Amino acid sequence: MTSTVRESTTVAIVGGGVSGLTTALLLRSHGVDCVVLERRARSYVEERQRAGLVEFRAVRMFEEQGLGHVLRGFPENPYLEIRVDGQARLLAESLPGLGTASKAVPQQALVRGLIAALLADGADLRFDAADVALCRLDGERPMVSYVGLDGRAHEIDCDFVAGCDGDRGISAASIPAGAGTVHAYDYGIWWLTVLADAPAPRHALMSVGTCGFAAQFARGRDASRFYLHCAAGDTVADWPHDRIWAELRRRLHQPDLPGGQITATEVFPLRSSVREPMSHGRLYLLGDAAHIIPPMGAKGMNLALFDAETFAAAVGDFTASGDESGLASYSGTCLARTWRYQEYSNWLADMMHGASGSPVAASGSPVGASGSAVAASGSAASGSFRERIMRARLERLLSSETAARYYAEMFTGLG
Ligand code: RFL
Repeated sequence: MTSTVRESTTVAIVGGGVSGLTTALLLRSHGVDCVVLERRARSYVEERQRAGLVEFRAVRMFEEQGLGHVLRGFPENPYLEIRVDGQARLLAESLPGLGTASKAVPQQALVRGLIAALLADGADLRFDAADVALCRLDGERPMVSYVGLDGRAHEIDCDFVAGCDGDRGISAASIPAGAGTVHAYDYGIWWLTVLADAPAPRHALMSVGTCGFAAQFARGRDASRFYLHCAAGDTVADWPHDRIWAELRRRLHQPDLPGGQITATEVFPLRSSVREPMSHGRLYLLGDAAHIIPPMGAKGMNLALFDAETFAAAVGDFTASGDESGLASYSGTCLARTWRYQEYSNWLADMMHGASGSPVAASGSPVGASGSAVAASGSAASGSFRERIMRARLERLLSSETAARYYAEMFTGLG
């Protein structure tokens, strides 16, 4: 029988996605040693396509930390086109005087860049780490165990655990029931998402109107991610490729929309969840492990980047001078921001779907509640009344400098 490998580090990072890798890079720039444990293979993590936008605040963070090269070469994202019943309207996605703007960066390209930067810096990244388990989270020195590719068991003593392993990871699951609260919300809206080798749109694009909501975003120059509002409970089988292209051309009011090979499709409900607090003992949760937000406002990856920056600075202060204030305020700081961006995504989702006449209640429904996701006649804002209200909200956004400023402030991540 092979013996267990015993090791020690300052921060054991569970999960090698955007939050875990960024945390590792920032910790190293603060002079803090860490180990990243990722259960998937490197090639899998580097190919996983999801988000595609790094907000201005995060672009600035990478630059300020001397890591601007990770985002170099990716295009800026200055406008959102909102197509209202087929008529193009442009909304600025930046604030006057910012200089640089948000960038269109496919998530897997960012992940590849982060991995390359970490390996060039001599970081300790361990892929294919199986059976990760967290122990002694309440103690002075927690321990993280896993089984390596060679079949050997490892036990790593550490000062802190960074739980960066997404909403189905082991970190959040290791917190005892009753030690926190999870606030969950189901929008009552389902989306079909399609990844295709189809030319990127000139601007990020959302289309609203009586045909229904659809959106198209760049994922590199020659690929697009499309979103289509679909019926609750639809499956991928309900959406053969011919139907997808026909529906996209109709909803985007673009009969000549170039098609291309569809590389992935998925149907999912829009949902949010926020775990309070975002820490337990010496375990700190980051990114999707702590909060889920619908893709509508492009904030999931960006909240993860904010958590990484806040956590790394807190650990940096602690290891440099014993200052624990950053660690003590980590959860509160990140939650305050998370709720602001949950509100923003909620506002945007309500407006875009409502203006399309979608049969969705004004306030969605808490998970577990039944029936309230579909607007019933006579409710406070439903049917054609609600559609007109949401149209008015959208028109105000497109014609008022003040309203557009709120949007730009949130879009850039400065709100
Ligand atoms: P990730 O990226 O899911 O990474 C978690 C990592 O943890 C690993 N893991 C484990 N490792 C070790 N042991 C375990 N027991 C483990 N369990 C899991 C996983 O393999 C993985 O590598 O979480 P992170 O780092 O917090 O980053 C969050 C973002 O990935 C997420 O918020 C975004 O992708 C959300 N999202 C979007 N965000 C945006 O900002 N803009 C978008 O346009 C956008 N579009 C999307 C999205 C998410 C989507 N998904 C998830 C369906 C579009 C889609 C389709």
